[in-house]
Amino acid sequence: MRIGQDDDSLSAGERGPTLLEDFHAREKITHFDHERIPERVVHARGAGAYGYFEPYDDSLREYTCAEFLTDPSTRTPVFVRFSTVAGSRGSADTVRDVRGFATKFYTRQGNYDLVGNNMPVFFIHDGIKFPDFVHAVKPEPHNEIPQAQSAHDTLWDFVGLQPETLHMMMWLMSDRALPRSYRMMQGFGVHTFRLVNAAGRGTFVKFHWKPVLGTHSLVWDETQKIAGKDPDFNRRDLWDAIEAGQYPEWELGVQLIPESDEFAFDFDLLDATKIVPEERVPVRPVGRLVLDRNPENFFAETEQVAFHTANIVPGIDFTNDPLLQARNFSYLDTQLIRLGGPNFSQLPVNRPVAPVHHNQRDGYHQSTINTGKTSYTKNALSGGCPVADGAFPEVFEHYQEKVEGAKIRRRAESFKDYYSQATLFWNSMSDVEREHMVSAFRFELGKCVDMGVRARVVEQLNHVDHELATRVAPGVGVPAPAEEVRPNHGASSPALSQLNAPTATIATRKVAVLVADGVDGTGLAGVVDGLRERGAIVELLAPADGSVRDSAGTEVPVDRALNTMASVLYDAVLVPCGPSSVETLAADGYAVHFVLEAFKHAKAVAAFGSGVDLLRRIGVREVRFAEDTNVESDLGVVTTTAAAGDLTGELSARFVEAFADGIAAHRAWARRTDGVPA
Ligand code: HDD
Repeated sequence: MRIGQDDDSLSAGERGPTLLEDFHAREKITHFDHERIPERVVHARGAGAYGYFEPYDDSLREYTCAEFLTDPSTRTPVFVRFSTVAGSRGSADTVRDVRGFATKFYTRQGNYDLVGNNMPVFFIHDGIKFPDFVHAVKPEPHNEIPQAQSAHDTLWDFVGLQPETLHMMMWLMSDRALPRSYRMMQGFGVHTFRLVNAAGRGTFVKFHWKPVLGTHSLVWDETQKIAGKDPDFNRRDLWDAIEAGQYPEWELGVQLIPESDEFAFDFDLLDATKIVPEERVPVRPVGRLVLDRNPENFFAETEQVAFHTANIVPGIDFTNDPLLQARNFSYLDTQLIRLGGPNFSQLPVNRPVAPVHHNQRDGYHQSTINTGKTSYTKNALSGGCPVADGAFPEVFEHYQEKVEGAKIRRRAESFKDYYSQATLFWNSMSDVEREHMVSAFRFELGKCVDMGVRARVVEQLNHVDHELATRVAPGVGVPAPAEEVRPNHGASSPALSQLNAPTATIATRKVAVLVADGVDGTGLAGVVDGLRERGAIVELLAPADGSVRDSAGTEVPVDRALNTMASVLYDAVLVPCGPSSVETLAADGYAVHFVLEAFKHAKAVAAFGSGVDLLRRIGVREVRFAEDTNVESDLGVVTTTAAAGDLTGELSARFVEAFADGIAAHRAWARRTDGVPA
């Protein structure tokens, strides 16, 4: 019914006690009291979006009868949720962590969930260890510290005693754990799954998502600052890109392995702590995923979406991977507590587009009004409905794998090489990626209070690579291992290094332009337009919001006040010409810090005319600056002396080109900035 107002409760007199009769106030407050549901036990923090998947062609038909993978005329709707693993719902986005990449395909044959991560391996190879691992990585139980951090005693205690974690720990200590954007990270199905064709023949498969914008990471110092400046950094980035029509896109790739090759590898295909190197089995591109719609309501959609590894469709099946087998139990189980009953698949975000006919009835939150007299099979009263045998042509058939064996609680020997692929990962990194990893190990172990924990991990690292262990040890105050215990096999997989797949695009990259009154409006406009034409997002930042007057007296609108933003929220920075503008900026601590910090984080920095003086004055060192109007580009710093009014036409185009190259390179890793204050 309608009510006049709900500002005041019903009371006995204007100043009297609230009456129990006020059913309206009670109902309002009661509903509020029950608004929270348990957060996910892992992956509590996330962001989601809708989109679609379409296969390029029908070439997978030889391997699978899954229509969404083989019919190029089918656009399958999807919902994707990205997440961090360890932190609570309200934790920061940019912590060092694995990122979840879970995709729900609403296919005509039923919902298929590919519940993957941005790293292709996992910490453990048997799901029975999952509660132990999660207890170790989550905040410690006595004081619930630290939030969303792996840098603490219990995780590293677990690692030191559980060497199967080592390969994944290498990934976690790498730049992969610090994605610049959900839109710029890879995804992996992790397990070996099985494709099954119409004739019932199986083929092992590994799923890969490759981002069209390339795979890029933040640097550690930056991630920590973003966690304070904008804890929603990755969530906001996804939302904004979709709102701006710059739809994130990935390519789906598969590694196909014939069943006859099951034992052709020096690791077990059922072991989720191992990759199949791309050089050994190439990734074959099969389709594309586009995210083009933000949810309307975070809770209803992103929070209530329920992924489940056992949501599969005809043409896809499991393997005996013991991690996957446990997941197939856990995901349904967890939704029962999290979403409060067995009918969560009726929630709009979970509801399949495929028609549902079954005899499941009743339960909490039942919202389907099932009709008819029978809810059992077999029946004659309703003509056998709803589940008459043989009524549907495309039924799911379990893959007929032959199994035999004694009941036994023991892991196969083929799972027990814990180190070779951790070494492979280390060998495959570039120098700068290795440097980042050594720093990461030093930071994480350096946060451990127990020296025994530190020593045990260093001991384990010595099994991965002697040089790695000897570089980490002195930073964390434990003796470096004297001897190599396991010779490095020397093999590498170039596909593992992010730096081996450069991208040319600057689409959606954020460029900050620092301006104040007196800025050279002509030069500025040329560069801003040039960057925007290439798809970059350019924002003008000034000491105060509103607008500035350029050197010709024209008003130039400002996008943000400097003090509300920070360099860590941008990919690059430009300081335009304008003597008085530059004077104002040089006297503004935010502006000076902004430029120096961007320089420290190896971002593309550009300046023209008197803007170059600002770089010199604030201590940007060891790069070559332009001596004349020719565009100089050195270590990601792009300069020209072109003064007010001179940066036009061809010169402006060359300047933009060089700046865009620097932005596309993501970071100038050759730049040494250790001496720049953090
Ligand atoms: Fe898990 C959530 C990915 C192993 C138990 N997992 C969850 C999510 C992702 C993954 C992306 C978030 C889904 C969402 O956005 O709602 N999990 C993985 C991957 C694994 C993995 C790639 C290894 C290859 N997980 C794993 C194991 C278990 C679980 C071994 C338990 C035995 N995972 C869960 C869970 C969660 C979950 C407790 C928490 C919330 C949920 O499922 O819906 O059931």
